[in-house]
Amino acid sequence: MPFRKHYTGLLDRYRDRLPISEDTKIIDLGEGNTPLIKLKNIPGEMGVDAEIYVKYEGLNPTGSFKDRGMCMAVTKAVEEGSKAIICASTGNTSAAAAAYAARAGITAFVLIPDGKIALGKLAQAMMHGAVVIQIHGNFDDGMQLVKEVGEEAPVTIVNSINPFRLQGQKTAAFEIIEELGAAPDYHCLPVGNAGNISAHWMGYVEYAEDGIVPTRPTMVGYQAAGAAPFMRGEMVDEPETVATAIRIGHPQSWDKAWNVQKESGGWFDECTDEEILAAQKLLAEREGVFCEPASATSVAGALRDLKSGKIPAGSKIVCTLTGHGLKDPDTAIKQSTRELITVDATLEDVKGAILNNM
Ligand code: AN7
Repeated sequence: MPFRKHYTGLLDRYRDRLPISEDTKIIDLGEGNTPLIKLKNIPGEMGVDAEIYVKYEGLNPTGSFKDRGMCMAVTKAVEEGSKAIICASTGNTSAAAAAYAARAGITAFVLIPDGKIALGKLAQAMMHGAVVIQIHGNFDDGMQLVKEVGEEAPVTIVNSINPFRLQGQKTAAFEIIEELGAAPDYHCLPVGNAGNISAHWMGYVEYAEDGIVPTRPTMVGYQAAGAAPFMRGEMVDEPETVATAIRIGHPQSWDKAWNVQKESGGWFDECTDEEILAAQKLLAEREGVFCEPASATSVAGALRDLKSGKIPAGSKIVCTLTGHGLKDPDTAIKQSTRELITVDATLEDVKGAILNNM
């Protein structure tokens, strides 16, 4: 049996489609190549007729899709001689920046909203040795500050306003097309800064323009109701949602994402926190897939649009699950309805607990 070649990450895999040369020293952690999992139980139980796949981006090295863009951005920062990177973050970008900076041997500065990032993400940034600056403000305040600091200090900004980020992230669309043998009919994503939906579209357009596949999907972006500037048609100053990853009111890729909507014939919609958490739980309980709340927004929205017929029956749909459920253990435990059973360490008690719960 021939062994599979050592996988060396998406920059190596998609070298020809990314802004790197033969001489570029790649900073990788084996990111990308994430599972595309077909939902087996939920469609039938929810009474929707569709082929739904989830792209489980939580299985990237730091547990979110941000690794796709961060390996690219840090590779280029190092190539250009940068010794430090900086980002504002709702959590996942800071985790990815911290890890790739550690890998590259440079410094990561991360600005996070005080008390509003999930515990796992904070643990990652700290553990990888980033300089963590908590601000009394939200993501949008942090983003503004990072832009200002970037003008004055010798640091490379690695938020998605760094064009290399979207280049890396477009590879998710390549992987999906290669696995399905075609573009899906619909691609649903959670939207915060709207970088990811823009990056996916770039990838789909690239493969279609190169004649690799004939079609492109309709792109659908779902926001949390308390942080839904694309639904309001204007920026939101006090965004609020349980899905802290997408607690963003001033999306940086505003124009890009409206273009995606127009060019793909798609739309934006919003999901309540209750709908988001219900979808997160449904995926965990019925499919064995644990994603963080923000990620579940894509599935919450897709199921609703399938039920209403806005997404037609029989469609092939990909939902991006942007981050791993372990990122936010607090929210998971809080909404878990399973009781913890505590008994004495005896055969009798353990048997009793099993028989009572068969
Ligand atoms: C799990 O980490 O903005 O629409 O600073 O972590 O491309 O912003 C995170 C965003 C969706 C939204 N799902 O993606 C950050 C940050 C998860 C996320 C999004 C984020 P974009």
